[in-house]
Amino acid sequence: MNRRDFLRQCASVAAGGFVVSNRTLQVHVGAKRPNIIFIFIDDMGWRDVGFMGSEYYETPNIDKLARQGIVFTNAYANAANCAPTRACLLTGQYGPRHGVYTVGSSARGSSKDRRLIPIPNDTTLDSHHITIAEALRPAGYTSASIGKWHMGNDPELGPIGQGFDVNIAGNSTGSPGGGGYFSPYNNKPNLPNGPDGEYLTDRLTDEAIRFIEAKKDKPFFLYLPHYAVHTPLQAKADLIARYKDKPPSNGQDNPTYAAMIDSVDQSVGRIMDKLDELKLTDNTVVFFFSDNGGYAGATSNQPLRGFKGTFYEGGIREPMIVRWPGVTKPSTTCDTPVISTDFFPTILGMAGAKKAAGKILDGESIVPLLKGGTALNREAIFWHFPAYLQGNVSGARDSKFRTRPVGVVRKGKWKLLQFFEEWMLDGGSGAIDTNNAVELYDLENDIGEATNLANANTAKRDELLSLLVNWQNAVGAHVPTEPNPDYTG
Ligand SMILES: [Ca+2]
Repeated sequence: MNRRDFLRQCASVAAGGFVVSNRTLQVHVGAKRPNIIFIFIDDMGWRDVGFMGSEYYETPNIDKLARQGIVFTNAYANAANCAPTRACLLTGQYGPRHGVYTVGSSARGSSKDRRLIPIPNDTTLDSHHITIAEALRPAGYTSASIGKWHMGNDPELGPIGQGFDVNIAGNSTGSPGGGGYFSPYNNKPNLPNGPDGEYLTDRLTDEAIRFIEAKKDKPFFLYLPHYAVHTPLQAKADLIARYKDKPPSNGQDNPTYAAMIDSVDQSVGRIMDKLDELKLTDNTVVFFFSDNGGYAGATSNQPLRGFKGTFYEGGIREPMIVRWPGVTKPSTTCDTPVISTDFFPTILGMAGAKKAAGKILDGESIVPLLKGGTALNREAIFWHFPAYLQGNVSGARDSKFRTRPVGVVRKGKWKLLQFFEEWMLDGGSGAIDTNNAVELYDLENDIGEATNLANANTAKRDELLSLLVNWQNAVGAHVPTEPNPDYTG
């Protein structure tokens, strides 16, 4: 079924029509459909919250949510920067299926330093893709996107065009807009300015609470992608003051960034309080997640290697909580690797909604893990980044790029990175012992990815490389092959 037919059937169901021919679109009358709240932080690193071990940032409300739910310790974003993770999350599909690989151009950095011509990037999510909001609509859900969108503008490519009923503050931009975090935001037309000096994280929280109050009697999906804690680093003065004299801990030492996180924590607290007040807590699933690793100019991801923009763990591993009252056991953790493409099938399963016929989902529902299980069916998870990201950050492979074009696979405790420059130009598999095209890490014993085992464990290397190449072929992933004539070596 194409998107137009899907939407026509949705409209039919919404209007009271009864779809006899397609059981997948029947509304589950009588089923207790939970509300879904997806709290999505921007650029928050794996250890940027108390429950993940930070001793500098103070996140009592998020820590409380963690104690009430299940914490995933090996949760991954689909990408190391903003837009692609969002596209993967909302479509349930890996990058090669929608072409949103990075932010802006795939050819960032100096051309003379790039050995390959990268694959062009789509900066918007094409409207034919079916998003979570579109898939939830036939099950009776009202959906709101409140915050950063970063995949195009309404009416076609923003949240409204992609199936949400409400869009506040969402457009093609990846940061708050001309005014930064304080009103006037100049983020029109999606976010009318508030009183001068109003703080954006507080405002988005106000809007989220208004939506919850308005929709409390019917199932809702609240997608709350905060602009925080992305740059510009701007926070409320009284909160900055609280961290000014606090001693640094494990490389975390920025009072303004800490204050931005504090405002996010207060947001979580206010929303949880509102759920309690409206007696919605027991029938509301709450997710907490981030879109990529911590930013090098703001925080430290120790003991992970790298930062936002790298495909080492510091760039892609995320703090993650799921609280599903009556299902998730409080104060538990799950070490099974999960990835943001998993949210689509997970949320549809929770809602009793079904995917449209023909819709490919690359993720797997994590409901079995939420129920206490420890394994999923899949063999591995994958990343594909056929692009260049400029920048010099600690932990990156070289000083000119946070990452060069790379493919990545994780299976069990093992992770392999395939660097396309060396793979394509330096002999590929025929020279694999010497061309430095792949790196292999044992994350259980080397979470900091300090020891490349590619030549020490060639059997595991070859096994993961085969998995990765087979996956690239299966999804039709475009791998850069063309040498860049500007390259000067
Ligand atoms: Ca981000």
